Amino acid sequence: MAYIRFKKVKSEQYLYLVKSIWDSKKKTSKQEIIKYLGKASLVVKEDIPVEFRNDAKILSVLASYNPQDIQKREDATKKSRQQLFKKLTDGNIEECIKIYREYVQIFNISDFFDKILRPVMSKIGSDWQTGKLAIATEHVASNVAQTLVKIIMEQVSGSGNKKKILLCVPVGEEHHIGCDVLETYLTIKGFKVFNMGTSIPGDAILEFIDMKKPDIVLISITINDNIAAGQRLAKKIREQSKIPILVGGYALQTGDVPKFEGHIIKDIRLDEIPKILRNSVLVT
Ligand code: B12
Repeated sequence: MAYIRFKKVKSEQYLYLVKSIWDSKKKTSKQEIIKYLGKASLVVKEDIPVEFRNDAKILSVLASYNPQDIQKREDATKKSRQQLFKKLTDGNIEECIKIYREYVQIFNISDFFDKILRPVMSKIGSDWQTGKLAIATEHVASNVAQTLVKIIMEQVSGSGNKKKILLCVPVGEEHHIGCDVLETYLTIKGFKVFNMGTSIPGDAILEFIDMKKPDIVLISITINDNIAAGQRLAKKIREQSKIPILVGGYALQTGDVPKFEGHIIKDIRLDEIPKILRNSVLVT
């Protein structure tokens, strides 16, 4: 049976979806975390995995953490998503910035990326794939999204005193909005981020690692066909260095997990990444 558990850290409450498992040896039940849901005041129904989303008990516990606000926040999230989709496809950057500003006043920047921008980009991709959106409109929306992330990125700052992170993509990968979002978020969280961008040959990435000595490499792969190039890149990096390698991105979110010289991170919330980075250590 699944249920919600909370943990208090300083004055904030954090929610987890957990299940009980019977330990037949110890003849007792223990809890296993199904999903970390985030700060109690910000969790919405959609944070619950689909299979538990209509569980009345879970929903009522969720509502009890913020009874007045939960519906209002869910409506605001849905509205921001619809508005962003419209303004991106209209090519209206000023309105997109406005939607972003209004959203982060109530919520936060990682939720804007996780709950608004990513699902909207995903809808733009699937509408294009099914012919509901013209290719030209999809390109306009992608360019505006890129500009939006760039503008957000220019506004953020961080101490840069945590680990040094290198973000890169395999040759052939043209998608880089994911890396730009990661750069923005990790900079705010105090990491020093080197975002290599696209079209950088593997050898240049190796040279950069040798020169700047980052603490961790993140490889981002979006297109399934680029997984092999990503595997080659990870292998080359591993031959040269013991640096921790994390691999993620859209191409790795579904389907079988391919073999990599590195640790594959499947779909994950932005606010869970810093902890993984803090715990990443050199390969022995
Ligand atoms: C924008 C876009 C483009 C833009 C790219 C603009 C740019 N500069 O980045 C353009 C128009 C250029 C483009 C081109 C193409 N695209 Co495109 N594109 C998209 C779209 C609509 C959005 C991608 C995006 O920006 N998402 C938002 C970001 C924030 O999310 P994200 O990338 O997933 O990143 C997050 C996480 O994954 C995670 N993450 C990412 N990397 C890593 C790494 C680590 C280590 C970790 C921990 C986490 C992590 O953190 C990020 C932030 O939250 C997607 C649709 C979709 N469902 O995503 C299609 C999509 C990715 N494209 C697709 C295709 C097919 C193409 C083209 C082949 C089309 C064509 N025929 O020309 C070309 C290929 C270009 C190439 N060689 O790479 C397909 C891919 C199918 C597949 N998996 O193979 C998709 C899914 C569309 C679809 N539904 O079919 N595209």
